[in-house]
Amino acid sequence: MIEAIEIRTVRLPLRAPFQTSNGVSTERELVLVRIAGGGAEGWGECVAEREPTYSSEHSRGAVDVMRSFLLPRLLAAQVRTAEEVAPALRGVVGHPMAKAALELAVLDLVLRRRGVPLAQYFGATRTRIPAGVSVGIQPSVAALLDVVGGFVDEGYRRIKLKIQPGWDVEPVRAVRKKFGDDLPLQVDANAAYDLADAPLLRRLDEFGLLLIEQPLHHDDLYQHARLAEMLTTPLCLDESVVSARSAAAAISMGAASIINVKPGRVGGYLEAKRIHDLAQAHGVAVWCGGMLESGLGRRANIALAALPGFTLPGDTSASDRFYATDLTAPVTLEADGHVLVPSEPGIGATPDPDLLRKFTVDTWSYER
Ligand code: SMG
Ligand code: MG
Repeated sequence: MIEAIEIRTVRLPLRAPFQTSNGVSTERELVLVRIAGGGAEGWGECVAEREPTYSSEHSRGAVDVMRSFLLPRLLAAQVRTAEEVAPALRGVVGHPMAKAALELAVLDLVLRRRGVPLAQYFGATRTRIPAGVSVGIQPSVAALLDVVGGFVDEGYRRIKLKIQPGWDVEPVRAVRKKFGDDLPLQVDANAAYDLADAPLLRRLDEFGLLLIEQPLHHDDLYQHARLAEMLTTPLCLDESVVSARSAAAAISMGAASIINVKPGRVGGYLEAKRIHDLAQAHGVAVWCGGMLESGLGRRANIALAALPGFTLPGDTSASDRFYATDLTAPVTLEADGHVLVPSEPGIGATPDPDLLRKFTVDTWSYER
């Protein structure tokens, strides 16, 4: 089925620097995969970042692991469906973001050939979803209030503030004071705290947050369970949930009452759907995370987030939240803060060839 493969590294400039507890970035380096076969093509997006700061994967490493270890297995297995991709790659430990990109490219190819939209394939029930937005750490509280005000005016239905030690209680208090108690608000620490910070994190309880996301280290499942007992704010895991197995462990341990589902982090959209199903069966809410995706991954995330268990708004913002120019036709925000679930076959968009050329910094290709 696979006749040609192209792996491209692209660099998209960000409209404004994006700062988290992991550091600050001014451009997004992404790896795109194009698989061609049977007169059609499919696209996948690898969400690993240029540096391994969010997780252990990084874009250059992802390209290498695809070329050296994943693609040879994919070709040898002669996969014909997306369901066959993860089993074919199981022998390689880790590298979920690289694996997810290959699975998405195969899935997009298969669905385009069948004329089926990704959302329909997942069993999604909605045609539009409410969008949240993630707000980076700002140079001052005044700047933060400005940025949040802009997103509220645009119509975003939920605001997430990035926090870190020294930038937590005060910014949250200021946002609550200015925008009121009704603004759906949550925070994300990207693993910046320790269990010893519990008294500090407990001070966030008075602000009625929807959730605290990943306060502790990614392998601190047990400590998250202890922390959850000390807080009234619901605890949500991101980095710690790397598979349906770890999601099950987190749920049964009481380490999370909410899960941020990111397909790249868990090895693909099929595993992401399994986490959705598992969480739904246990009454655990899920929402769709974001990794500053281009219009490809962004659309795929929106399709996934249209499943019924995604009961909280995700980081499924419009293209212009990060990019002045997206690689595909932009994902746009409706006036009431919703984004439309793509209804075209597969992911529902392809990169513009001229823009792709403009932003590509490295290409590798294979032909059978
Ligand atoms: O795509 O809207 C987006 C970004 C959302 O904050 C976001 N993602 O930990 O949830 C998260 C971060 C990870 C990316 S920055 C390292
Ligand atoms: Mg997060």
